[in-house]
Amino acid sequence: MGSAAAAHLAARGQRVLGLEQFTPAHDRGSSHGDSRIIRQAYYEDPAYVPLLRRSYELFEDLQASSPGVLTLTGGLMMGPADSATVRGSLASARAWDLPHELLDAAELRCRFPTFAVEDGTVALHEDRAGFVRPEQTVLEHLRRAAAAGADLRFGEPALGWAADAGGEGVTVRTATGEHRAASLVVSAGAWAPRLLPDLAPHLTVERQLLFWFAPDGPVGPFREQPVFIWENTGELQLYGFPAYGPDSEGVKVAFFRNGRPTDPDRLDRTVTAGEVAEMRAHLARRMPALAGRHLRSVACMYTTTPDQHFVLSVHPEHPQVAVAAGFSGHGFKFVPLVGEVLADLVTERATRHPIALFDPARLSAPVVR
Ligand code: PYC
Repeated sequence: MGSAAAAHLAARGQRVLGLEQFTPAHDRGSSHGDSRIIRQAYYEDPAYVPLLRRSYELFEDLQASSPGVLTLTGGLMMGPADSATVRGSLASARAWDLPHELLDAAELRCRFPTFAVEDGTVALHEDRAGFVRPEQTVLEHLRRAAAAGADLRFGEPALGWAADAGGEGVTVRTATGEHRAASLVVSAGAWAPRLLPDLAPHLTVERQLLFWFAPDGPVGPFREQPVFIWENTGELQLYGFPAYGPDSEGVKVAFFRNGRPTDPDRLDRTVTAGEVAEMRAHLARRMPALAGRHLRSVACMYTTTPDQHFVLSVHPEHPQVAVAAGFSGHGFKFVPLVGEVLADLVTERATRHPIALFDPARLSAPVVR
């Protein structure tokens, strides 16, 4: 999100200082692991769809100078007909007139034989779903930001900030000194609770795992499968990708939300044999040909809000500060759009994009029963 904001601001002719505590496109936060799903029939809420449309446009623009950053494979949102995954994606597709098909269990078995679907399982299929490459996305935004004159500093953690009274000016304190600027974008991922203390009670940083398995039999059917999110009653949501890349035998799969709270500075990056066994047992039931050789696993983090919607807004007390946080494990597909919105918020203090769902005021509002 920060690299995209830097690129959009620099492209508008703003003087940009970008501060990152690690290296470019590092693997210590929430933006690594080769692939992220992109999809439009968004089961989480139809309000995401116009934002996704813009994000697709911006990914297509990135693709022009960074080929392979976006790959459309089609996507399946699978589960019982009354599951949130199926009902919600259908609601978004209908509300926004998105091209889609609804497939029953027999059609799924015939067209997508890698999935062992039970009777009663249905899926929304959309052609325009696929995956984006997170590290490549970050690097391309950094390249564009630097080419447009941004001063990007790595290995310089931001420790705190203070806004001047009157809505103009900020000071950022880092491990090596202080910086003054007219405005500030805070986009700190899993470190957001440290830099945004008012938001901290509403954010939970969670450890999440990504797995790559090699199929027991031919990899061909796994090259043909679309990206998918699969909800089954009483089970964790499983999601995954096709096998891709000329040398890849592996298929990436993960549980959507199986995280335990973590301190971002103490993330346990060791994936245990028990954690691999849990995924293998799930695959044996749902994607039996994939429950073969475990190739590798990686840990990353989600920063989750109670309603799993983002925080994206002008700071409630400091109009010169824009905040992006709490992407709750489903934010990466929005990266270029969030960069554009953040650039709007610190230059115009407003945006044409519909972001009311992400207002932080909702998090502390009394619950209406
Ligand atoms: O947003 O599509 C998504 C997603 C699936 C699993 C994690 N994020």
